[in-house]
Amino acid sequence: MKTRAAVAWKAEAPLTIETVDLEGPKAGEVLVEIMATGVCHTDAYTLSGLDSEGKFPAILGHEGAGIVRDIGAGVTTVQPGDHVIPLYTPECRQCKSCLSQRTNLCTAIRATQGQGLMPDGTSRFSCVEAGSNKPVFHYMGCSTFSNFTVLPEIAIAKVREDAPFDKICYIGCGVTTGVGAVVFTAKVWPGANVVVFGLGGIGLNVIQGARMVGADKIIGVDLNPSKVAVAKQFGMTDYINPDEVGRDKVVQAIVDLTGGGADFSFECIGNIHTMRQALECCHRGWGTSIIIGVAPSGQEISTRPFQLVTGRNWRGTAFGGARGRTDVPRIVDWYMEGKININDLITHTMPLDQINHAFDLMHKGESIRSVVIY
Ligand code: NAD
Ligand code: AHE
Ligand code: ZN
Repeated sequence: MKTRAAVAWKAEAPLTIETVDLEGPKAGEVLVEIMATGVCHTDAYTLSGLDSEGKFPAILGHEGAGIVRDIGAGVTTVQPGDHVIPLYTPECRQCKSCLSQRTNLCTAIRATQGQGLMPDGTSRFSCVEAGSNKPVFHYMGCSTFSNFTVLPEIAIAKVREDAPFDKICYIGCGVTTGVGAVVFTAKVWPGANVVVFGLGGIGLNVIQGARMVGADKIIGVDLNPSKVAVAKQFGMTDYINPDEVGRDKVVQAIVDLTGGGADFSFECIGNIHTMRQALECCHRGWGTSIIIGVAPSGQEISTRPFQLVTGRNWRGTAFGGARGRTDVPRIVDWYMEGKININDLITHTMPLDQINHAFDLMHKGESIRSVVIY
């Protein structure tokens, strides 16, 4: 079949809208019509050329929602007509990691996914513009910047049918990552002091997760003061602008505000310098810093080992620690029950042919989340 898609031909080049060939689902695979997709900073990161797994040409996008249109042989858990959210972190429920119940990082298809391929080692996408027999690569196993895409059955979460696609697509990454980091990874306790570095599409979801579990102080750190109003609306109690307090004084400002340091900090920027600050602002003896931001390939974090010797913990999280097929339908319920707010974080919507504008808005700091509606 043919599908319309935004193709990333090479790093740093704008996406172009193409008619792409899409092979139907093979055994264990599902054809999904994507109805809406968010644009996450990770898409921009890969497009920038700094992702060691970035492959071109590719169809980016990993924050979608849609409807199952066809299923391959042996698929039993979904059927045509089901509403689904693609999962870049699948849940096979059979690999060592899934069975451990200690992590959400299913390993069943991770190797081929990182190569931009389906589990059988091939791509379902091709495009004459790419040259004959040249594949167009999948991205994070999802490729939601295509109106139709093919996904492994273990990489889709079936969700309720009354939930609006143009909002719940955001649960495919940003909402689950931010709220999940608080609830599943950090397990923030009521009364905890929380610091959030980066008040973007992820950090604001950390803030609403922290408020949901009853955190006390929720301190936001961002260079862009235009994020303050929405951050306060979502639960931020205090704001630190590094350019006002001094970039080298952010840690001290947090220690002062919290009477000794944060119980939890979350780095939602992808900057190795703020990752260090996020660790060092944690309380001696128990404070835990969670890295969410994705730093450019080749960069490394550092701190004095003394920071860890004296009881600070450095951790990370992918997809908020959520087990996709189990937890994503629950998070959709939280949204539908009014426990989390998604609507006010979606600042822009647009058709697919304006998708480059979504990247511009993100880079200029003018959007929280842009959503493409097919
Ligand atoms: P975003 O662009 O919406 O937000 C980033 C925010 O950081 C902006 O508000 C910006 O003003 C602020 N910022 C930038 N540099 C800063 C600095 N030096 N000090 C203070 N603030 C600064 O991005 P997003 O979509 O929220 O994504 C944030 C990060 O999370 C990205 O690195 C993304 O790749 C990553 N991410 C990780 C996961 C995961 O599973 N671990 C999931 C989604 C996104
Ligand atoms: N390919 C990148 C890794 C990027 C990364 O860490 N991705 C996160 C999700 S970001 C979503 O917006 C993730 O899930 N990581 C776990 C995994 O298995 O990829 C690189 O730097 O090589
Ligand atoms: Zn993302």
